[in-house]
Amino acid sequence: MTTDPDRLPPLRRSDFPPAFRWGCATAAYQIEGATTEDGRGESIWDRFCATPGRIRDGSSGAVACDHYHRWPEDLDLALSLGANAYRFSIAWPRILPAGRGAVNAKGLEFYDRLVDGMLARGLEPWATLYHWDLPQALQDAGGWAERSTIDAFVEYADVVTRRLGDRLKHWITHNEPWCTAFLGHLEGNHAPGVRDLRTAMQVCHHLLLSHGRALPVVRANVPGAQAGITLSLHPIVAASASAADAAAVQRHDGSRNRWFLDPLHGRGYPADTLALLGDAAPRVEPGDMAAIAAPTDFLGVNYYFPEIVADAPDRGPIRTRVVELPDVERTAFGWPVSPEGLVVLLERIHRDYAPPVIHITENGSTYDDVVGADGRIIDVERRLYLVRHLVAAREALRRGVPLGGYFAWSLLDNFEWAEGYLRRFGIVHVDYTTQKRTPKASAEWYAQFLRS
Ligand code: IFM
Repeated sequence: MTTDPDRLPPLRRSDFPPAFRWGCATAAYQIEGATTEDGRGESIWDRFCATPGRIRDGSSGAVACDHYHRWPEDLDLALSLGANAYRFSIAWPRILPAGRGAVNAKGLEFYDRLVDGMLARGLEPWATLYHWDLPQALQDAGGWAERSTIDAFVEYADVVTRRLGDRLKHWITHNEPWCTAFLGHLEGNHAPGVRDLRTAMQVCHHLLLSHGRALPVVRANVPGAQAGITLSLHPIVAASASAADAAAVQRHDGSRNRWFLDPLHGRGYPADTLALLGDAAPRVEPGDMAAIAAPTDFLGVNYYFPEIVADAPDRGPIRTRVVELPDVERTAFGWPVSPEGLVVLLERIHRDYAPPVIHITENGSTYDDVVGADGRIIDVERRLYLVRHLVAAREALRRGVPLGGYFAWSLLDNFEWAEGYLRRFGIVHVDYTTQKRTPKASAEWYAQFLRS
């Protein structure tokens, strides 16, 4: 596939089905700011950011893109691209500042306005209930490691879907439970910063169970609901042709992909991974696996890169290590660029699990943008990344994958978790001093494509 901008493959919106969803994705903590306004409670990310050394540039989401106040302008930007849908997340601590119990009316009113703003612009709202900002009060009681947090999540889902379900039909329970469990509770570089495998596995089980337990509540409250979950999935590639690396691929795939896909599709946890985990396997109670396998209307897939893995006998129970092979094209984050990987991944999900519809709920890249003397940001690499992944999405459709939508990550540059503001994923540039938004060349291309 070409990397020469002048030889981009021809691509038209009409290459995709008429009902295809086109949009951008965002998340509350990454863009909203206003973390102490209108009764919002503290989240684990507020606490994590306040802990020295956790965030690379020492920043936080306290102001971020000030979307809490600037949302009309941001929705106008989404509309100006020609999008027909918009994915956002709801901040649990705005709705239930203490995690459960008292509901904060102002929090609900904010999302009322936001959703009405989308509808007024013809943008179909897609809400994620949990994009990582757990109320700190729940963390103080044990967080996702505690089974009671599942009940709190179901209560929260109930409050929000009762209020917005008359207008908002597309609901995603969780965004990337792998990240919450493993980055937050094993590697410790995301909130709440725990480092313990057994805890991470229990958290993972509780996240999946909370998804399954929330689904019937969402369906009861939302007439015509379309509900699903979003996973971060990766094609897993062997670092070499050795038998040891081939076996490593299977083990890594078990913990990275099948650990989520199997139970969500009624197969329970993969036996090979369970055996490797031994004592670190989660405690599962009767009925849990059936609840996790509650039917969904779609699977959300966040695709960024394939993982290249090697056998690593000394590395934990899974005994694999992600390697950085030379001569692999990478983004500024160091993530491999592989549009082909998207085709491989989507075909595999369709073949092995056959969800009714797959939506790409995130896909995007970070590069070191330069603001030109004329104020423009000609982000050639991000634009190419976008085009090449859309070509891949079209190819997946051609091969029979029931792909229903594509949401670029992200509408705006934003707070990139442990990286702070050092990584820019937006197709719209944000000047964090003035809060001025400037569509980059990638946004101009996306708009041109969506209007083609
Ligand atoms: O910014 C994140 C997002 O919150 C979840 N998916 C991956 C993105 C890029 O790291």
